[in-house]
Amino acid sequence: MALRNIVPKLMLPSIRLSSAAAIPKLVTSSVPGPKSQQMKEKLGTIQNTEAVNFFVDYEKSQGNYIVDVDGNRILDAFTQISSIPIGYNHPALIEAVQSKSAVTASVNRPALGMFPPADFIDSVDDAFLSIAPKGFSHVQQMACGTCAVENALKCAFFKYRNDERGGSEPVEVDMTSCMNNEAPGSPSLAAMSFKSGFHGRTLGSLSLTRTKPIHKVDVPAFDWPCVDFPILKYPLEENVADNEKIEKECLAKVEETFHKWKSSKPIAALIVEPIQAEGGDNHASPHFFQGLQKICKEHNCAFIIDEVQTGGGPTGQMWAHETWNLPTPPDFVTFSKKMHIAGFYYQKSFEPKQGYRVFNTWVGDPLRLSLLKTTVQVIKRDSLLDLAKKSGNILMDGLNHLQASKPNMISRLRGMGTFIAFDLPSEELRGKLINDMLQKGVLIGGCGKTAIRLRPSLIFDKNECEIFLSTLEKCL
Ligand code: PSZ
Repeated sequence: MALRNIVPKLMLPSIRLSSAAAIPKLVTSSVPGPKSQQMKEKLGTIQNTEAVNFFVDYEKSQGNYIVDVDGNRILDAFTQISSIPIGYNHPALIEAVQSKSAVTASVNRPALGMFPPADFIDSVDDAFLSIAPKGFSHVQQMACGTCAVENALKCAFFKYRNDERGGSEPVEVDMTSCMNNEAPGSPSLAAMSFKSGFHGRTLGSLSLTRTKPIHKVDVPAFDWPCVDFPILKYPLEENVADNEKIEKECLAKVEETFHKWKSSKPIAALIVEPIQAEGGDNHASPHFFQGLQKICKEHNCAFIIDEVQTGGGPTGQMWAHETWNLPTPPDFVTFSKKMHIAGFYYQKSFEPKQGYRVFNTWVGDPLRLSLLKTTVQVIKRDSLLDLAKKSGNILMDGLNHLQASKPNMISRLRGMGTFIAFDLPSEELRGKLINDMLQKGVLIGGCGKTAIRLRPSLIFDKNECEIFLSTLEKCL
C-alpha cells in the first residue's frame, strides 16, 4: 500500500522548528570527549579511524542538533557531509519506518531489478517523479553517489557506440573483443571532467575526480581529459567583466579539448557539478553551463549534471541546475545524499535496450525510497525550499557583515540557499576555525584548500542561523 494511504499528508508528524531553541547547544567536555576518544582507540585496533571526528548518540540527536557520546549537544551545519535532509530523528521519518510496508521492505531487501515489490511503482512516482527535474520522466536507482555516476557514464557510452553503429546491436567482434578489454568491444572513448571536480571514489568515477591527490594516488586511472573550472572573483557584482572572461576561457578550453581528442579518443560524456562542492564550492554562471551544454550537443556528448551534493533542496531549489534556463534538459542528473537513496534521472534515448546492462544485486532500496517519499512530503508541506532560501539570506546577510568587518579573515563569500562557503586566509586558520567552532558547539566543514562550507539540513531556521553567526563572530 502506498504510504500516502497510511499517513495522510496533513497528518504527518511535524517537528516544531522553534523547538530547537528550547534545547540549545551545550558543550560540557572538549570535542571529541573522553568517551569518543576511548571508542576511537578501540575501533582503531580494527580499522583506520583517522577521519573519525567523534562518536554519536543518534538516539539523542534531534532536529539540527547532533549529540555525541559524551553528551555534547552540537548545532550541526554539516549534516553527515550534507546528507541529512530534514534533521535528526524527524518524527515523520520515525513514523514512516514503522509502517508495515517499511518494516517489510527492511527485513526482505529485494533484488529490485528482478523482483520489485508491488508498491514500487507508486513509491517511484511519489518519491522520484514528483520532484523530477524539468524535462525528466525516467529514473534509475543505485546504491550510492559514485555508483550513480558510473552507471550514468555507462549509459552515455552505450548510446555513443549505438549511434556510431547507426542504431544496430553490438556484433560478434564487439562481443569477443570486449572479453579481452580490447576495441572495438571495449572502445576508446573518454569522459571529461573539471579540475577540482568530485564525482566519487570507485574506479571509474575516481578517474573523473580531480580534488586531492590522496584520493587518486596508486590507483590505475582512465586516460581522460580534465579542464579548468572557472574560479570566479568576488564580489560578483564588482567583477562582471573579469568573470565573463574567465568563463569564456574555460569554455574555449572545453571546445579545444573536444577537438584534440576527437580522432584518438572521442569524448562521449562530460560531467559537471552545479557548484563544485568538495573542490571548494566553486560556482559558475548559468551562461557557462548553457555554453557547456551547447558544446556537448555539437559533439554528441552526454551532458551529465552531478547533483549528488547540490540536489534535494539545500540551494533553495530541488535541483540547482534548474536555475540555468537550459534550452533543453540535460541528459543525466545524478543524485544521492539528501535523497536518502542514490540514482540518476536520464533521458529515454540513453536507456539501453537490453536488461542487465545497468544492474546489480540490490540496485536500490525500497526502505530508503519510503524515507525519500516521506521527506518529499515534509519538504512540500513545510515549504522547506522556501526556508532554505530564507535561512540562506539570513546567513548571507550576517556573513556579508562579518566579511566587511573582518576582511583579513573572510573572503570570497558565496552561496545559493544555505549552500554557502567562504575562504579563510590559510588552511591552518581554516582548521583552527572549524575546531574552535566545534568546541563552542557548532559543527561546520571545510572544502577545497581554505574554504569553510555550510551544509545544514533543510529545517535550519532563523534561530539556528543566529546561533551559527554569533558563534562564528566569537571565534573569528
Ligand atoms: O571524501 C569523500 O569520499 C566524500 S566527501 C563528500 C563526498 C564524498 N561527496 C560525494 C559525491 C559528491 O559530492 C558528488 C558531487 N558526486 C559524487 C559523490 C559520490 O557520492 P558517494 O560518496 O555517495 O559515493
